[in-house]
Amino acid sequence: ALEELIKNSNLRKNMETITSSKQAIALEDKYGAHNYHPLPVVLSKGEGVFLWDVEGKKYYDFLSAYSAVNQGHCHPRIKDALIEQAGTLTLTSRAFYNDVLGPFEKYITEYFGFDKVLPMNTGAEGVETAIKIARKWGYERKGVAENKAKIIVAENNFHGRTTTIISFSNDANARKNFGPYTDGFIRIPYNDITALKVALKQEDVVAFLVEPIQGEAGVYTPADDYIRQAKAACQEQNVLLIADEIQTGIARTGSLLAVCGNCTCQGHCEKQETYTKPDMLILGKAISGGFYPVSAVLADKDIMDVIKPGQHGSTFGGNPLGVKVAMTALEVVRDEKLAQNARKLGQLFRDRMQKMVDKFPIAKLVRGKGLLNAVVINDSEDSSTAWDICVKLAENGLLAKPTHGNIIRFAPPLVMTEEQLHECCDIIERVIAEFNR
Ligand code: IF1
Repeated sequence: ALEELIKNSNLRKNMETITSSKQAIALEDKYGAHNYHPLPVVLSKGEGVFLWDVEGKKYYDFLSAYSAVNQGHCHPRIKDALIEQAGTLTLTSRAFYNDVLGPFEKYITEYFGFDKVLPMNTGAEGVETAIKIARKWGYERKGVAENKAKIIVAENNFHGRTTTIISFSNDANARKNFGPYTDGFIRIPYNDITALKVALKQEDVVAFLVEPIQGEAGVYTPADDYIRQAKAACQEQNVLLIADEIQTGIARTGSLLAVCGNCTCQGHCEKQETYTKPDMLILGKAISGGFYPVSAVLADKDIMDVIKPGQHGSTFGGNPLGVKVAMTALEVVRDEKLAQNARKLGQLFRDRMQKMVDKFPIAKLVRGKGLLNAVVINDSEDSSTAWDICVKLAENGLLAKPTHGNIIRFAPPLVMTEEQLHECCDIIERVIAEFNR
């Protein structure tokens, strides 16, 4: 009876029902902006490490929505939290208090070891928030002259798509014809402490914004002590270290955060000697397990307190639905020991991929940390080989996406089992062998 009701509702009548991939792709092609170039797969269901397309074909997910579904697709605990909160209270705006935000703020600050949090929605908003806080801190605490604040960033960074953020990108495709650009950024090579030290000597520098592992650049992993050294160099010049862990955070790289280094202490990292505490930490993506866009900037009091009422915010930031989901998603990470699993499976994955690389010259190298890994294909950046391999992988039941033409990113949900991972490595090896002619 309910199904009949839904079928006959006005909404359904005016909505086209998708029965084939071809039909869905045609609709997106005709009515959607062409700001993406997806693989020709149309997904309609997800559960744990699996996805299904509209024809019912089952796939292993090796992208995890760019690391937003670390907890696996449609995690039952997060789903229950969402449904419960959706039937209770979803949005109040920050004009009033709500009874979920306070508990969330206590929970997440204790979880990551900071005094305070500022909740937003998307990753780019989190980055914008950190930039605003750093500049204001520079003027009001460091004594930088009005409008002079500079922020150091790394070459080949990816921090989002807003006009300010693309202003300091060096990706021509992301930038071209979107000017005029925002001033106040200095770009230096990534993984280069000497370059950082030189840049830090410039006047009016307030912050260094950096990804602990560069995701979009092709899972580019810096030297083990890069972040620790960067923090020391920043501290020396009274400059804030801002870690963008939107992609690397929430257990993805085999520790709770990439700045935790090599520990799996699940949130008590400040006690570990490998941990480097950034002055500001930006989180997004998996903070909500893929159910709802939530991002957050964490900092201690002396920094966060530069923001006063009316100076920053967002209609949806800190809404009860989002923060309830986020709290639950973080609980899942801890309870299911996802960092430990990512570390163990990551090692296993790279070992197997290394053997494959040694055997098949078409695969040039494997790199990464935890379950954020990439295989570089031995062909030029403008070749279609990596794309063709991904299409073949999809045909064989595994979804991954190429980046920069010849790099394939492999990042499954962290709830994968060892047995499943081996099965996936078999698929990848089989497909790579086919291309190794
Ligand atoms: C897309 C890449 C991944 C990010 C870091 C901020 C943001 C992102 C380190 C902004 C977003 C995304 C967005 C996604 C593709 C993607 C991506 F290929 F571009 F590099 F994950 F690998 N900082 N990353 O990685 O967060 O505003 O999107 O919530 O579709 O553009 P957002």
